[in-house]
Amino acid sequence: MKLKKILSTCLLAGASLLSVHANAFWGSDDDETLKLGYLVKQPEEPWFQTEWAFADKAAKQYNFELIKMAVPDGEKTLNAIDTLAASGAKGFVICTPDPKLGSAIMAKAKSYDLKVITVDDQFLTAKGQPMTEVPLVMMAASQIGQRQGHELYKEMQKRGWDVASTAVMAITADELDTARRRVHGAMDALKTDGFPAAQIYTVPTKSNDIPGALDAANSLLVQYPDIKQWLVVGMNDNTVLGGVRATEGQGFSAANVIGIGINGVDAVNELAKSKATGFYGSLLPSPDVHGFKSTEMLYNWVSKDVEPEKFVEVTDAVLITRDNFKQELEKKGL
Ligand code: FCA
Repeated sequence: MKLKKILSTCLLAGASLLSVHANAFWGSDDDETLKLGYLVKQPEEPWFQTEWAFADKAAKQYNFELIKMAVPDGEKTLNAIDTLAASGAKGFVICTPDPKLGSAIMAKAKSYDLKVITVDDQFLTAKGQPMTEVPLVMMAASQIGQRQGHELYKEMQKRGWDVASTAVMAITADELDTARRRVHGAMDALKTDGFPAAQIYTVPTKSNDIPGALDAANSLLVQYPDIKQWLVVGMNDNTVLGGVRATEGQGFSAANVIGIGINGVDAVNELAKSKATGFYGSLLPSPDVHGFKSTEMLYNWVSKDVEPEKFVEVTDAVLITRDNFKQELEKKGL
């Protein structure tokens, strides 16, 4: 008799433990806490970690649970939406690994009645048309690219380089609209400032990370062995870092390379190095605003039925270099 009692107590305890776990994962009707997701394509980039940190700030302020997920490819993205829905989430912010997943992401989200806000990279239809009906928070891409070009030109002039022996290495990623607009903005600005168009060389990168950009840059450098100074353009810090690393492999140094990235937060380790490199600086936009604002918009939509703006463009950017990066990051609370 005693044994039977012990066994049934154990079974009951086990069952309730199981249900506690099940509730924690799947959510339950009496679980009142609102859940929202924040899905990013490249969680290894400090840019996205910063967005997450500020999305967490919004979650704390408005008292909801933020579920952060890495979605490096299409399969993981669609699976993540299933998991979010199963956990009882009501919507998510996403930086998609591929803009062309837009229609598939929206179809799945709609099937679960989840609200969606995009951040950084705009969704495209399968035919490549921008899905302007899905709310988007992003940086002013052409504008920041133009600033990159102007700053490169200014620094080149400051150093008194001979333009005849100088070239621009522009690492492109034209299939990503924001990247295309940034890089082309930079090239346009350089031309406007007077840099010879014939000395601006482009090379596409296969992946938007340092190894991809390094390969692309290497293939470009071998074609122009006579160039003595390089200006490096790319859509973000990692792309420019890959370009700069390639120039180092060919014997260039801080004295004859100027690279200016975009993102800022991804350049901190480089700018903190004890010795200057060809990576001169970075344009720091507002990952804090992107993370907080997109999450706050989703919260207001889900919980107060406040329709979000369809397009929020974040425009400020500050040039950070070895001299000022600590102060500038601090000013933004980064
Ligand atoms: C794109 C880039 C990121 C970041 C973001 C704002 O998603 O891949 O590095 O620049 O835009």
